[in-house]
Amino acid sequence: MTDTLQHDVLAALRDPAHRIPSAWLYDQRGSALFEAITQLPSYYPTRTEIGILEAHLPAIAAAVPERSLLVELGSGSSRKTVPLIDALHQPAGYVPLDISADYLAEAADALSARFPGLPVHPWVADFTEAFDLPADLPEHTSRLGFFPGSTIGNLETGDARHLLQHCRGLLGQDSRFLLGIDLDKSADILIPAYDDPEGVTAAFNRNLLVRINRELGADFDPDDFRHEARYFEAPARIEMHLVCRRAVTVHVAGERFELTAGESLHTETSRKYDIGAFTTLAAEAGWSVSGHWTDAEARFAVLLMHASEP
Ligand code: AVI
Repeated sequence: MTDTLQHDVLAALRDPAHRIPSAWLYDQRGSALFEAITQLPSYYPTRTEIGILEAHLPAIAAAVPERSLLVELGSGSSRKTVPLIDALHQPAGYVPLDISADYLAEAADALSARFPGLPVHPWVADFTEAFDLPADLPEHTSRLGFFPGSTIGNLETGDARHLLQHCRGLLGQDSRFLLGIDLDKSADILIPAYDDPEGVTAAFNRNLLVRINRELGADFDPDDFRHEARYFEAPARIEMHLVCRRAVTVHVAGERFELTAGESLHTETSRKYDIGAFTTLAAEAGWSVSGHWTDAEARFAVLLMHASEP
C-alpha cells in the first residue's frame, strides 16, 4: 500500500500535471469526511440519487429477474442498498465489493443483521484493476451489478469503459447493471457542491497531504495549499486541486521538490455525463441502457443496463 502511494505521489510530483489518483483521498479520516460531504446542503448528488431510487425502485425491481444475485461495487451506504434489496424479488444473495476489508466487514455485518435470510458474501477487491468474484456463490438466475454514487465519474473515460467491460464479463449473459451518473449542469451548482461554504470538501482535499506526511514521512504544510474546485466544459468535469499559496519546498521519500506559488496538485476529476454520451460509452463496453430515471431538475440519473448479446 505504502509503496503504491509513494510511487503515485513521486510520479505526480515529478510530472508537471501533478496528478494524484483520487483513490488516495480515502483513508479513515478521508472516508469520514466524504460521508460528511454527502450530508451537505450544497452536495446534491447523494440525496438526489436516493430520491430517484425511492421513487423508481418498484419499476427497477420489476425489470430484474427473481433470484438475481446483487453485486455492489463499493460496499456502499446502506441508505441505498437496503431499499434496493427490499424492492428486489427474492434476491439470491448480496456480494459487496470493497478495497477496505474493515469497511467491508462492517457493511456486510449490518446488511446480514437487517436481512437475516440473505446470503452475504463480502469480497475484497480493487475495482480500478481487474477483479474476480468469490467462487462459492449461492445459486442464482442472473446477476445485477450496482454501482451507485456516480463513482464511475471519478474514472478516466478509458478506465470507465474497461470497468464496464470487465463487469460485463463477470456478471455474464442476461445480467443487468444499475448505475448512478452525475449529469452536466451549471457551474453555479457544481462549484458549491465541490467547494462548500462549510469547508468540508476543502478539509477532505487537504487531508490527502496529512496522509502523505503520515504514511510517507513527507513534510507538506497543509496550510500552504488552498482547495480549489474547477469546472471544465469538454469533457464536462469538476477537478479538485490543491493550489500552492506560496513557493513551497517539500521532501517526500528522500526527494526534494520545489513548487511555485499558484502551481497545483490535481487530486480528483469528477466527470459529469449526459445520458446519450454515457449510453454510447456503455454500448462500447457491451451494455445497452434499458431504462433511465432522473430527478425533476435533471441533476442526476440512475441507469438500468442490460448485457448486450456478445
Ligand atoms: C465519490 N465521488 C463520486 C465523489 C464525487 O462527487 O466525485 C467524490 C467527491 N469529491 C468531492 N466531493 C465528493
